[in-house]
Amino acid sequence: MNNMFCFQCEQTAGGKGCVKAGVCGKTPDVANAQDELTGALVGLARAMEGRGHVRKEASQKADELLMQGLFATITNVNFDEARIRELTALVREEKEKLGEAEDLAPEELWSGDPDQVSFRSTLLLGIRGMAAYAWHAYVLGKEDPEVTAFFYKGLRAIGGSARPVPEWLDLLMECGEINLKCMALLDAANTSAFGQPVPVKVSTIIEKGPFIIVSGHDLHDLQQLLIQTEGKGVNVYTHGEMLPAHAYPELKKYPHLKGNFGTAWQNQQKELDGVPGAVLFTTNCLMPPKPSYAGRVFTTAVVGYPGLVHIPGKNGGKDFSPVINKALELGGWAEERRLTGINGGTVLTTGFGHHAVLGVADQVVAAVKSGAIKHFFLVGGCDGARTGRNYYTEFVQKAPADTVILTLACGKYRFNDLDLGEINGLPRLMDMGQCNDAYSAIRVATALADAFGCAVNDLPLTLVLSWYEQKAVAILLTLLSLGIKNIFLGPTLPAFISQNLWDLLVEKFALRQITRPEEDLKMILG
Ligand code: SF4
Ligand code: SF3
Repeated sequence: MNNMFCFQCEQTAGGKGCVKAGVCGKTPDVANAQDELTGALVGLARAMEGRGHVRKEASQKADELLMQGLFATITNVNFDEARIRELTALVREEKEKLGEAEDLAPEELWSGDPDQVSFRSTLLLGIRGMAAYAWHAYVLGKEDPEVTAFFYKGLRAIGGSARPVPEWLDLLMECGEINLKCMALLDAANTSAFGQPVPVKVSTIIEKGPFIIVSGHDLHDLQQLLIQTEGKGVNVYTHGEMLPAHAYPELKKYPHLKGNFGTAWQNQQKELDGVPGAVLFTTNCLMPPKPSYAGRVFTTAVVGYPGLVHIPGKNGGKDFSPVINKALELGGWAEERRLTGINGGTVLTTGFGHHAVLGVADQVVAAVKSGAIKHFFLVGGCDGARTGRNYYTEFVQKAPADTVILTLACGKYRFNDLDLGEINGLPRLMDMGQCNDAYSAIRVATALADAFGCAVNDLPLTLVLSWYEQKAVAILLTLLSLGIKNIFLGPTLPAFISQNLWDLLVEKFALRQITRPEEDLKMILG
């Protein structure tokens, strides 16, 4: 007898599915509440059918609930059953205002023909990932009706009857195309609010005195916290996916935004233990906090964990004083702490977004033409706990000196403290930003293809990706929808991809699983 079912992330139990409890710490009660929420979101999407939901005034509340509801079910976001149930009640209330529609019964989500389940799940997980990006853009005042409309369309397809494989494939490709628009929207939202990222060196040293560590992806929350901590004697450090914030002029200008704390999410239980600072999670990846430090951890937006203090509010009006007061009360370390990255380095560089890289496009093109740069690798994606993930560190260390490594998302903590040197004045390691900055990588690849008069697939460029949660699913669908081939994916293959779907992806896109760094490098560089 199973208590729950979830197979949405890379660390799923036995590589098949969490059925007793989540490896992530999600309880069966939370997992089942999330399934019910998803079923209610399908109900809301059904109720909206034919009601012209692109008309903002008719649907704003429903749109918000859809984004929040999908976002709240992403791995390591919300472990709070009461909050999930509240959200479900709000979704149902909104649905009733729109008319009659049945929710999807939760047991229908994961049952049936294995290929149908696989396609349905891949679409659902892709739109969950995309919802996070749409939400970050939304709090900065940006919306794209096409993106919003696809949440409804996708959810109706998830709740619909079985369909032939080509139709599913079209839907997945459409999800990928729409996610590209969504990442472009978020890029526009971030750069118009905070300026174009400028490459910057970020320290891993924690200064003495009170401090706050901010984790997650939401730059708007970070900005509000920086404003509210101004002149209070509290320093602010980024953590995890927040690191690229240092590159944005409108965030960097705060002198108390000091540096970066720690490495990727899976190390937080070790790294946060005994730290005399307050911690704020604005999105994933939150792990169940150990009792030794739970009293210093705060959540906001859709993040939640029972017993942690939650900072409510949407945009504009959040009051972070509980976090600030906690930092002041804890007082920080008496002397500066010299923390390091996982390879012992103390400097992390970031800020190589499309604007910065395309600003030196001539230099890049010349280096390729002269043979100084032989190949580009995009080594990026999520980090995670699996030991096989040191593949990515080794891959980067073993990549020849005439190759450039582009990176993004939290998987970079495996190697972002390494000094890989330069080629003709260009750094060999360039961090393009958060996972959603895959948009920058796509912009750069497209521009290089234009400069060389070839297709992206003909560039000396290989994508070596690591996945963990559902935003990676959305990004993979985007890359495939652009026709990008020969992507290396690891560390393991998703449990929700059936053998038939995998075979199809291999046949159409030559998608492959990573093997060993030496072998893969040999195969790529021939
Ligand atoms: Fe398991 Fe991952 Fe689902 Fe958590 S999110 S329950 S670890 S599959
Ligand atoms: Fe990392 Fe959790 Fe995916 Fe935005 S934050 S990439 S794993």
